Amino acid sequence: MRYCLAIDIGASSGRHIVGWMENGRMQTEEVYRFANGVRREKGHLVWDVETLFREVKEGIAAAKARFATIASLSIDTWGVDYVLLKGDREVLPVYAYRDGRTEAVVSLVHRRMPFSELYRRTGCQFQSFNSLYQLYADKISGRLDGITGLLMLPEYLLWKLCGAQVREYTNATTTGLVSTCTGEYDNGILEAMDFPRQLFPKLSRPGKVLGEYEGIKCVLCATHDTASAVEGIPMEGNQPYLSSGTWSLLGVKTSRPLTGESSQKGNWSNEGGVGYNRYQKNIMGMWLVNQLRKELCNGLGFAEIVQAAQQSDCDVSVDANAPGFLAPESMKDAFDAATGGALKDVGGYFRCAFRSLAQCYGQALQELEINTGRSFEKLYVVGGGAKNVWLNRLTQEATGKTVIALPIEATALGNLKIQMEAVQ
Ligand code: LFR
Repeated sequence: MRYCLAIDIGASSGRHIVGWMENGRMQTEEVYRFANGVRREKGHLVWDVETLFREVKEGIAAAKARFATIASLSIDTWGVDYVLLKGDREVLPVYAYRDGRTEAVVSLVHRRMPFSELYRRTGCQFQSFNSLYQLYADKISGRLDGITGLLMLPEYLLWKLCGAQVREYTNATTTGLVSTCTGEYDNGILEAMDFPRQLFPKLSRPGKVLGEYEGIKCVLCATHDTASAVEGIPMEGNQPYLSSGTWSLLGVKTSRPLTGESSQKGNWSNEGGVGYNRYQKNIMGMWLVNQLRKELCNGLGFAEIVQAAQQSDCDVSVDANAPGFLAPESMKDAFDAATGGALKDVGGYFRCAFRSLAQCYGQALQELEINTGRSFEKLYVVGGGAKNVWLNRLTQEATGKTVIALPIEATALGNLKIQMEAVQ
């Protein structure tokens, strides 16, 4: 039996999942799980990469203890965040994408190149946290001075394991710097921003074998978690997907990027997939619910939260994608501000969050059909959020599509699939 190890790290937790093929079907077993989250340091939100790397190694040890030989491993994480290097030394801190440091530079970036032109070139959605804006903030603070390398988070962790430095395509498409025409970094944007060209080498495609760690082959998967998730969905035909985790990503595979006016207006993103384009939209996702939970009822389990939401009779909803929800000091205050204080009980906040998310999904699906000129029958829902039966029902009502909820670790499955194809 050939065992492969997927290390899938999300903004709130990471997991190590071993996979193997048996009778033509992929089998999996979770061998390790750890908590992740941002840390506040000197007024900024940062990732603790030292702990992340330690957890990566702990989980590999756990996999080796459970399965005698692991043939290969790969790592995926969220997109946009990166580690700057001076020689072989990382420059700390590693900023987290919800940190507000980029807000002040958005207009400066757009003065160098208007967003409509950035979108025409890259097809990448506008998010103030895109690497483009983060890098510009680094540039004007002098943080790029003397920098010799830049690795996205999964590339950084793989480098620490096996010593190879590569830049992977799917993750690079989240930076806002990759050309839809060439599939490589866009020289025009790099020049307009005056970013050091040597930090942006040629990109590698998923499936490349990078090196070894303790006898295990280190492989490049689709290192952007959402790209691995889309690759991991067992889908019949090409239907829309909803990858429901800290973020909800709703979209569909297309053969080409769609960068017309309605795509730009709706903030649809074209990101790299494994042989296709991911045309998708970021929706605030379980972040809303998780933050409310921390603030209102840390002790409550997920089932109790859903029950409280179902029992509330408060039918107020908000625009779940309003910028005020991205990184508020208090999520409760953000909901109070958005509803004019209409939410009276704990269940009401959660009800509002779930109903608002479902409405956003409904709206996004309508736009998806208009922008692609297609009509869809189904919506495949994967990720932690797919376990929420009530939300799935609300989603079905709001979208008018048959919801196929697959409460599976699609991201790990996609990560494993690419390894299995790469290391035969
Ligand atoms: C989901 C995700 C989204 C990306 C966001 C920030 O985990 O990767 O696709 O927009 O995180 O990187």
